[in-house]
Amino acid sequence: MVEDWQHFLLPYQQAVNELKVKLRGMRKQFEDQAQHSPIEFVTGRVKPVDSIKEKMVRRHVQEDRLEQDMQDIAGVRIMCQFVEDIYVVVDLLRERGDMTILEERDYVTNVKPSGYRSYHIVIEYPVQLTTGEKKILAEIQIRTLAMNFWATIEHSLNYKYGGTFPDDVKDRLQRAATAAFKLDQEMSEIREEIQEAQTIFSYNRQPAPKLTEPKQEENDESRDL
Ligand code: 0O2
Ligand code: 0O2
Repeated sequence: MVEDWQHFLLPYQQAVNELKVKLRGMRKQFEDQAQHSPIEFVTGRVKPVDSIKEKMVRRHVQEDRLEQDMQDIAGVRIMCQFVEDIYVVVDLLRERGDMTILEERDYVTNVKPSGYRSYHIVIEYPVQLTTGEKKILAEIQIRTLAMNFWATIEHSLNYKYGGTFPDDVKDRLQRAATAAFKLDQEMSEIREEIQEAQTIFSYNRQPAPKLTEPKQEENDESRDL
């Protein structure tokens, strides 16, 4: 029995915080090298206790199996500009030595019946606690901005309709999912031009380099030397 949820969730919170820092750091490194970053932004959350309990009932997860059987108590989401970036991020994650990938679910190619697209990776991640190392499961969802827009709207509508959409809403959501994916495909078609424009734009936004030498004044004696 989980008696103290706050205590139970502490390593999960630490994992989410660490993963957010590390993944945001990857973006910074691409920026530093003036390269297109496959990561646009990163969010994360620990699943609220009520949602954990609801999912335990829905998925028949026993409390003593929670750590092994619920993979998304720690959840991190990576948003990308282009569909191609998703697979670049997946490759980058496969290369990392600080996490072990246990499962991959490609809902980008294998779209869910709802219209949901995203790439899910379940990792085992070691958290350093004062009591020693603890390996926990975490889920990383990787999706484009368009996929995220759709999923966020659909998720909130799901709350409103309690999981059962009226037929007209379901149809509209499916059409919206198709439109979102069409947008992704259109953007991919002009990806190189967009990236070129973004590189020029970010270069032009660089602050002017600071002068290291103080400017010599008109009456500076040194000019006579
Ligand atoms: P709700 O109402 O359930 O959506 P920061 O200060 O920027 O480091 P912050 O503010 O702690 O980060 O949170 P962040 O990283 O912006 O993300 C918080 C929200 O993103 C969550 O809201 C979730 O909606 C969503 N989210 C992010 N990552 C995941 C994920 O992997 N899985 C799921 N299901 N949702 C995610 P809340 O707080 O849960 O509220
Ligand atoms: P949250 O925190 O509310 O987002 P299951 O959880 O039973 O659906 P499974 O096999 O555990 O399925 O994992 P799956 O399907 O790989 O991923 C589940 C998570 O993906 C969900 O978490 C959502 O975040 C997201 N997801 C999956 N399908 C959809 C969908 O149709 N619409 C939206 N908006 N999101 C989806 P949870 O458990 O719902 O939790």
